Amino acid sequence: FLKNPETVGITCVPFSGGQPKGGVDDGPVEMMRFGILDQIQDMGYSVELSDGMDKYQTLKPADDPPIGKMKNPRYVSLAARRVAEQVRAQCEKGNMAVTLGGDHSIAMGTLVGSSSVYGDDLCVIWVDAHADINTPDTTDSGNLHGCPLSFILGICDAESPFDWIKPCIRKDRLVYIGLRDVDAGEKAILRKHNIKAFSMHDVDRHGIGKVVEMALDHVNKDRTLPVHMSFDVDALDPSVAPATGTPVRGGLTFREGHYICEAVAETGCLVALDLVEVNPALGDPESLRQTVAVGCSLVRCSLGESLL
Ligand code: Z70
Ligand code: MN
Ligand code: MN
Ligand code: MN
Repeated sequence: FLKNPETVGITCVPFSGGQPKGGVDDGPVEMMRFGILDQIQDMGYSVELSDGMDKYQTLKPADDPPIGKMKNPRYVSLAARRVAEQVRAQCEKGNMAVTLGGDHSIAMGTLVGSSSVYGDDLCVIWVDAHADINTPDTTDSGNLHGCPLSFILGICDAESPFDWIKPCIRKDRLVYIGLRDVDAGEKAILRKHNIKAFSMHDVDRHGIGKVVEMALDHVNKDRTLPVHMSFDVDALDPSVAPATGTPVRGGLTFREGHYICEAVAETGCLVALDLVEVNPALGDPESLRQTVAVGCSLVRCSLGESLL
């Protein structure tokens, strides 16, 4: 794969069907309004925008009753499938695929898309307060943004309408940073499958520098494999990123979040980035501005903004 691509391919996914709160579908447009495209261009990248961000709303089925506990399963599946096509197209061109969400269920799509090009060399760094690895059986909420990784890793066999998702990421090439709100069923899955996770406890113990080094060593010892980072803005502390659907106190500081992005950028291995769960509808205008600003800032840092 090509290190340090010169073109950034941005896919905007205004989608909120993976969880119950409206507004997260306005994440991408608010980040655009904040100037993310110009900011990336000003860093010296060419920018290509995947088309049809307005089309996501039109995918909503007239009738989408739950399947088992899963809510909006058809809508989530259709949207993720479209995301997969768009991210795949960006990766095929050798572009850095940046996806702006939307809730985290869209990562089913981003990971299918990137892994369809990079194969099982692809490493995944999942930065989140949550593990998002519930299966349709273990989920309590039925919200599919809490489930994408179980499909992607093949921990459950994905049934219709998710049967288009084949296991595409190796369990030993996934690593988490920032976890602090993990369901009992998810803990059992992480243990059973020996999936590496650095919780906030580990960040406290070792410091973020050591944690990122250990995380990269786990998935990408020689720094030669392509990396997909999926960054849920709720990994950050609510004091830093308040406008998100499921804030959990005790999160990453502003600098810790940025350090992760900078250290990943420094490897030159990043090929795909998701920035999800910015919900401009939650909280006062200042919370909104702060969260959108920090989201854009994390994207820029992942593209190398703060490297000298
Ligand atoms: C819980 C569930 C989740 C984000 C909440 C929460 C999952 N484990 N993910 N907010 N971003 O509902 O499965
Ligand atoms: Mn998440
Ligand atoms: Mn989360
Ligand atoms: Mn949420």
